[in-house]
Amino acid sequence: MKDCLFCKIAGGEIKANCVYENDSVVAFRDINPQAPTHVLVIPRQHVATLNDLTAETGALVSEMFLAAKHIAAQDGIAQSGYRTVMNCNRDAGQSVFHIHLHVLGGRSMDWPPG
Ligand code: DGP
Repeated sequence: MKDCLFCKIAGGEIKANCVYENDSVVAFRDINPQAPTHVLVIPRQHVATLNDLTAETGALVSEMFLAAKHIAAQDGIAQSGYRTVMNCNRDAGQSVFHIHLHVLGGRSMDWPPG
């Protein structure tokens, strides 16, 4: 999508600290990290919110989680633990409308989240 920040990152038009990519997804470090590891995994294909997933695009979510698993191993947090979060719309605090999986780790975290 023309005016989407994460489409521009996926396309290389805007630079990001990329840690993993394949044909389906791109993963890069969050610009405002909330933990020692804070990576965003996005699909190359534009999907605005979780509400917009369809039977056709649903497999992208599986790709995103497989990438999260790979990144956790790469950053050495697979065994200590990590959290994956996808915010959807206003109440969850979604600020970029191209689905992204937050991968957070490297410190212990509270539950429930704020
Ligand atoms: P959310 O609130 O769930 O929509 O998360 C959006 C995240 O995107 C937020 O943690 C900050 C991050 N972010 C926003 N703009 C950029 C950017 O230009 N580069 C990178 N690397 N991260 C960004």
